[in-house]
Amino acid sequence: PSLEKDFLPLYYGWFLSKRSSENLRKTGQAFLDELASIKVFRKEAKHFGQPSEDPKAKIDLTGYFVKRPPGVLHCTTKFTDYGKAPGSDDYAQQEAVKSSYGKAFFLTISALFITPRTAGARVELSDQQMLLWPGDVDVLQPAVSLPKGSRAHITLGCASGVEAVQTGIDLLEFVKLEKAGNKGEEIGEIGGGRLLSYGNGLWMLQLSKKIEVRCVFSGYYG
Ligand code: ACK
Repeated sequence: PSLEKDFLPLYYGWFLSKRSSENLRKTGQAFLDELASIKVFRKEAKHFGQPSEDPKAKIDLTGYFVKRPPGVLHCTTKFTDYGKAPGSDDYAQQEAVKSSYGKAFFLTISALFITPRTAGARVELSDQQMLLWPGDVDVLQPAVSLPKGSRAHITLGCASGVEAVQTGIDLLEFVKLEKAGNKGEEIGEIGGGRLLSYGNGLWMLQLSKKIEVRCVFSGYYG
């Protein structure tokens, strides 16, 4: 038996360099701070655990998304759960996965988003990066299939009691709305881009200048 078969990681993904990771965390933080100061956003404060009656009260989004990923940020490709997750072996044995392991990449971030559960960055995959994307993860239960790569994201934070797996599911929710023709309500230009509200506490900032982050494709063993 090959080593790959016996020792699969918890998950495969692109791991940001320390510097890119720090910069993206800062950008995410600036987005949360700016969003929290916007009047229309305060009206939706009830989705983020704040009494909506007091429009002057500052919403503490940083405190709301308390669970932040430890160490460097990453973009999960395949959650293999040490080989227990369905499709793990097939993924690990793909030529693209083996030949890309340990290689450097630049990922492109096109948007930042928050929901009442998670905060994340939307990743736009190139054709080459798409070769590392699994065929079975862009599905929103029950049975809504979305275009390949729709789920690609970097988790920036989760609300108390929410697991990181939720960030990708939340991004699929935005993509589902987009696919249904819902373009969101344009709130206006803020620092960094165009702010859109999709209702129910779903907010997205489409970056006017996409962010490039330096990464290494690898596995995380925990
Ligand atoms: O933020 P993420 O993409 O969401 O990165 C973490 C990473 O694996 C370690 O927990 C992701 N993750 C956890 N469970 C799953 C799952 N069932 N499917 C896809 N991704 C998962 C989590």
